[in-house]
Amino acid sequence: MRVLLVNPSSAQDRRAGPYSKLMLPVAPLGLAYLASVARQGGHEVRVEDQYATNRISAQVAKLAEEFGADVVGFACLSPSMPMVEQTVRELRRRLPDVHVTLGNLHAAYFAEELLREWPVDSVVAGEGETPFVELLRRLEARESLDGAAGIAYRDGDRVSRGPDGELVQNLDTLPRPAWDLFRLDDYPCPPRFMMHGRFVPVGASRGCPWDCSYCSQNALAPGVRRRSMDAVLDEIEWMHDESGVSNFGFVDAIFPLSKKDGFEFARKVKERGLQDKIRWGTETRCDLVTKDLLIELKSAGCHFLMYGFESASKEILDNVDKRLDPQRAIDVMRWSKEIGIGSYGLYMIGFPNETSDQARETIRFSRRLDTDVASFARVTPYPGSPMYEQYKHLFDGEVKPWHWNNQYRPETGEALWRLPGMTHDEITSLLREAVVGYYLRPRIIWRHWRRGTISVREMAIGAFGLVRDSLGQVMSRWTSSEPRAVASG
Ligand code: B12
Ligand code: SF4
Repeated sequence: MRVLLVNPSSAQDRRAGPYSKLMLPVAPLGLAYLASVARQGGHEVRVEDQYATNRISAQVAKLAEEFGADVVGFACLSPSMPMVEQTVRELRRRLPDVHVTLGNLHAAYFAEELLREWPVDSVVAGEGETPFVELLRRLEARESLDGAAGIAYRDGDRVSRGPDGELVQNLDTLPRPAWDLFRLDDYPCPPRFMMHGRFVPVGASRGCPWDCSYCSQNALAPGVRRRSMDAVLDEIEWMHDESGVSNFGFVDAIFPLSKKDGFEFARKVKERGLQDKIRWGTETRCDLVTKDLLIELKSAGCHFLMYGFESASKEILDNVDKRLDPQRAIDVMRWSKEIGIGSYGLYMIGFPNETSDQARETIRFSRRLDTDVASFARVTPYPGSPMYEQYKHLFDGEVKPWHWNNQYRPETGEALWRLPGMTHDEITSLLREAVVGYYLRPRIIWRHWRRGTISVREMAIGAFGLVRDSLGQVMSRWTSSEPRAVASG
């Protein structure tokens, strides 16, 4: 069968506003795995990453028609749902009989609602590989989807759901991601990762042992499964040798998951002599790293570490089950600087009942930690997270939970939910204050200039974005009112 897999985007300007040009696409590893197992099952596969191609929904539907797709599958993260809906409807107009399936977190969470409200045929509700291959097999054999594990489908007027899907217990048995179906030149390393050249994601594990309330990491599959370090390094070496890729980013919840794993990985990189051929970055918790581990990782080609510091307030961190002491961040950043390993700090603003004073404390804390890159996110109760469960009653009928609205750059007058505490505008203003204040510091500009980690062009785009964003804020204070909040706690 002919299978088209789509990674849907949202409109470029709504994705990141004035910073859009800095938000380069990251290749979708999940679709690369699905494409690979589908090919193993004997199917012909194409992948369309709208982030990379910038095709609009009508063009994607046309592509499916030209390809003669029998099945079109969409990867559904919450913010891309408006684009998925548009494309599904276009697709239905052109190819009324094509089988449309949805996967990934948002689809899994709202499988029943989506099957009832949208013209889609099935939802793969959980980890994809095993159920997707079974879905394709049954469709090809014209068998019913009744009882298929991990699959929900529309059966006339009712929605039917099979038992939970099987997880791939031994991740080493998965085939390599089908990167040959992607144009790797479309994926230059985003400036925030401070490396130059093409950039490919790698997964060494699935799942996270923690359960922070704002995070939907664990919604698809329970527990933590790890690949062997040898399998991970075989993949990295293969991508380097076959495709000339040198930059890799781990997309695990946390990598390495322990000090022992970190030392083992670093030792094996060096045994293979890969440390001078590859550069890689990863996300971790600051309570998992020690100075000796950082030294070891750096000597194995680790170029940057992303730390989820989130907040300067221990009280807030406790409230969201982060189980982290902000004081630890100070030590970790001192070591990172001494060792010369790149650092990327992740912060969040707008936690339930957070005050603007607490948010400003986080902003000051970010400048004190002074990571090379810092990002400030609006706290968003994504479906699949414990926080969503806690606050979903704040949605009313105007905001369809399965048709996620854009909480980042909502249109004026657009309905949106809000968490108890600060208003949407207050949070927006604090986020701007955080970003502008962080990046317009001479020391950060000088650091990146001197090291050449971010090019002059990227700096110019960033600075232009900051100025546009700040002006936009001033203008919007004069001209518009806040998007409508439908409820608050
Ligand atoms: C890498 C990553 C990114 C990358 C690339 C995303 C991508 N398309 O792959 C970038 C940086 C672009 C990104 C952006 C965002 N991300 Co992100 N991201 C991740 C991360 C760290 C890894 C994803 C990954 O590669 N996993 C490994 C692969 C193998 O698994 P997978 O993608 O889940 O795919 C499997 C299944 O979901 C399923 N599947 C997936 N697609 C499909 C399609 C079909 C048809 C089928 C049948 C099955 C199927 O099968 C796959 C194989 O098992 C996850 C957290 C995590 N560790 O999982 C967060 C995560 C997915 N991101 C998240 C969020 C919030 C975002 C952003 C909103 C961040 C922001 N503030 O802008 C944006 C949204 C982007 C969008 N498309 O709308 C949330 C999702 C919340 C939600 N309810 O949607 C997660 C879970 C993080 C979290 N801790 O909560 N992200
Ligand atoms: S925020 Fe990080 S540590 Fe917490 S559950 Fe999510 S991935 Fe795990």
